[in-house]
Amino acid sequence: MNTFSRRMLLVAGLALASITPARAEDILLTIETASGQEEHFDRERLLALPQHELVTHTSVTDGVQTFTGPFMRDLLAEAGVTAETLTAIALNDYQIELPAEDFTRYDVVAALEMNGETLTPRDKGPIWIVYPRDEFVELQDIYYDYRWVWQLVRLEEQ
Ligand SMILES: Nc1nc2c(c(=O)[nH]1)N[C@H]1C(S)=C(S)[C@@H](COP(=O)(O)O)O[C@H]1N2
Ligand SMILES: [Mo]
Repeated sequence: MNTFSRRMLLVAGLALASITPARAEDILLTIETASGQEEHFDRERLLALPQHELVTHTSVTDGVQTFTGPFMRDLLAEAGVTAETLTAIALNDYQIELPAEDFTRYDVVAALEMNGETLTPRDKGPIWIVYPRDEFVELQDIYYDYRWVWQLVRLEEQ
């Protein structure tokens, strides 16, 4: 390859990089709206939303944990979601329906970090839906534990 074509390839590559909002491998979460449109969230877009701390016990860890991430309702608003029901899909193909009402009634966090450490797919990441379990006795129930989706990668508006 001559210098000219090498330079053109570089220019094309840079142009592509600047118009692509997020590289596929950087996308942590995809939200499909009722119209079939997909909103993609990389870590940067998730961190651009107001971040909140939620300190709570969980049903699968010992002691109290500090979770950090955006509120689910802010995340859904950012994606333009208005439906009453969502399907949450995890890396391990776990799938469950979530009532959007949960997120207006409670400060549910789409946790990106636990105790200051980034959640990785190896450890409940990239996103773990965390309910304020310690604050509301009705949330201390297996019925809600099902909704603590870990390894969340996709939400679909129903
Ligand atoms: N990604 C994912 N999230 C999940 C599950 C799962 O299998 N995969 N199980 C759910 C269920 S049934 C419960 S009770 C809680 C705790 O599940 P665990 O004890 O298997 O961690 O997480 C929920 N979130
Ligand atoms: Mo469960």
